Amino acid sequence: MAEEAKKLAAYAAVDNHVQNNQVVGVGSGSTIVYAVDRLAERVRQEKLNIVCVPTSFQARQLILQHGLTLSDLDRHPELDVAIDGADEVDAELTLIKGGGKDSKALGQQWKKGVPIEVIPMAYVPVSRAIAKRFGGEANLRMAVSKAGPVVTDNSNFILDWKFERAENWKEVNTAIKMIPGVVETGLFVGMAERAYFGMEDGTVQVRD
Ligand code: ABF
Repeated sequence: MAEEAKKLAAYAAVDNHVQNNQVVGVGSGSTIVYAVDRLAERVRQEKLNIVCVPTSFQARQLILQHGLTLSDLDRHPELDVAIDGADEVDAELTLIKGGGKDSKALGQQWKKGVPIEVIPMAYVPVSRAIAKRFGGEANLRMAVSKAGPVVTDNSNFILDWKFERAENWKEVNTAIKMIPGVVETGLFVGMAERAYFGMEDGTVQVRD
């Protein structure tokens, strides 16, 4: 059921936003797999001329496996459209970017909190700085095997910040990004233009 909902949302996003001659940003996760399936189908059927820019190694592999045209931000620094999954979406389209949940208060439903990518040597001071300033706990994300930390495509670590409540996401995001050693956060404030929610009854809800 969840898979069908992801597929519906992914197909709607591709059908409503991808046109001929576009540079398309391709995100990561399980929903994006359906988006790339649909993209490849449309490219074949409609003979679309599109170029795909991946956000991760997984996305790059998906693009290649589907025979789509692979590019990068060096050659195509400007994207016409970018499609990605999100963990949570609130009423203002602020995102925590894997479960596709509709969220009343960000961070309360998704048990992992907000992911923060950090350079490896700084994970302890960054974790302390976040807890001191905003409360909660920012813990190093470990591999499922527990043999070591998860390492990102850019050889960094991830802290998962769990917190009680935060209000002004823009301020919080900017303040976290100012901490030395922080590379990026999983907070997307004012970036998403539209969210598609695949619903259990087979419909797709749109939020602008
Ligand atoms: C990535 O994939 C992340 O930003 C987000 O956490 C996740 C979405 O995954 P899924 O589609 O599996 O729910 O883009």
